[in-house]
Amino acid sequence: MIRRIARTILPGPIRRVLGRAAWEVQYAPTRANRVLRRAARRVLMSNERLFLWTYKRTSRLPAPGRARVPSRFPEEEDHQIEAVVNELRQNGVAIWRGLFADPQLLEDVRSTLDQGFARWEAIFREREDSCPEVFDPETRWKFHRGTKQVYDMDRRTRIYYSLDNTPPAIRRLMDDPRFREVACRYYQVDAGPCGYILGEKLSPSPVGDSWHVDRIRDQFKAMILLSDVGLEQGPLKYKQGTHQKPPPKIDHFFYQYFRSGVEWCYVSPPLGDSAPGEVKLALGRAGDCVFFDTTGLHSGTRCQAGERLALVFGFTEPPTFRNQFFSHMEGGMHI
Ligand SMILES: O=C(O)CCC(=O)C(=O)O
Repeated sequence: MIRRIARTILPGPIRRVLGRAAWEVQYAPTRANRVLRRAARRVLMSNERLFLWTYKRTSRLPAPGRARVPSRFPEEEDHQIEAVVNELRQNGVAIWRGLFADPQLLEDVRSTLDQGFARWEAIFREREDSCPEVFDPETRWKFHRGTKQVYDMDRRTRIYYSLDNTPPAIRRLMDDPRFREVACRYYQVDAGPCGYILGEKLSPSPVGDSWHVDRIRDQFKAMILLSDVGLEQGPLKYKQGTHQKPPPKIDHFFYQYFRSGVEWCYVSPPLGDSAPGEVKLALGRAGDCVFFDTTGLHSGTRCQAGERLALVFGFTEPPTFRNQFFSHMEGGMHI
C-alpha cells in the first residue's frame, strides 16, 4: 500500500535518486556520493510517507525458511538456536531457558557484579547529587547512576564494563558462541563485536520505565538473568511483533526521531499500550537468556520487591542493510 502511494506521489527522478543512494551507500561509499546521500536524506526528512516506506523496505530479515546456515553446533543445540531465531523473527523477543544454568558460573558472575556494586556505592557516596556517571581509570569501567533524583525514581545500579578489561567470569559468558550465533543467524550477517556489557541491579522503585525503542537503527540485546525474575522483580516487557517494521501511529515517532537526529525513541505511553501485539514479560530463572531486537517496543517495569540482577550484552552495530543505509543519513535537520 505505502509502496503504491510512494510510487504514485513520487516523481520517477526522485525515486531513482533514492534507489541510487541506497545502492551507493551499500556498495560504493565514496566521497563523490556524499552529495547524492545528502539529497536523499533531505528528501526523506521532508516526506514522512517516503521515510516510512524506505525505513520498512530496509528491513531485510529473511523468512525463517530461507534462514538455514551451515551449523557448527551439535544437533540439539542447533535446533535450540533455530527455535530461538525463529521466535525472534516472529515476535522480536525470545527466551532461551537455562542457557547459562551452571550454578558455579552463575555464582562467579554474581559475586563479580557484587564487588562492582560495592565499588559503585563507595564512588557515589562521595559524589554530588548531580553527577550521573563516573569513569574509573583503574578498571576502565563506567559506573552509572543518573542524577540522584533519577536514581531515586528508577533504582537502577549500573556498571558498563570495558571490553578490554572484562572480568573473567563475565568474559566466559560473553565468549559463549551460542548467543553470538543467535545474533548472526537473526540478521544473516556477522553481527560484529559486542558493543557493550552492562551489569545491572534493579531495586524496589517508585516508577518503572515506559515504551520505547532503543534506536531506530538495528540493534540486538541479550539479557542474561542472574536472579529469578517474577512479576515483582521488574521484568522486561516487550510488545511482540512491533520489531523491524513499526506499526501505524508508532511509526510516526520513528520519523520524528529521524528528523530530529536523535536515535533513541520514546513513544507516547497510551499509544504504546494500544499498539497491536501481545505483551511478553521476560519472567524467568537465573541463567535464562532473553534475546530482543531493540527496534520493537519494550520497557522496563517497576521492581516492587527483592531485586533483579542481570547482565546485558549489546550488539550495537550489526552491519545490516538498514544500518548501512541509515548510518549515512544521520544528523537530522541540523546538518
Ligand atoms: O531492564 C529492562 O527491563 C529494560 C531494558 C531496556 O529498556 C533496554 O535495554 O533498552
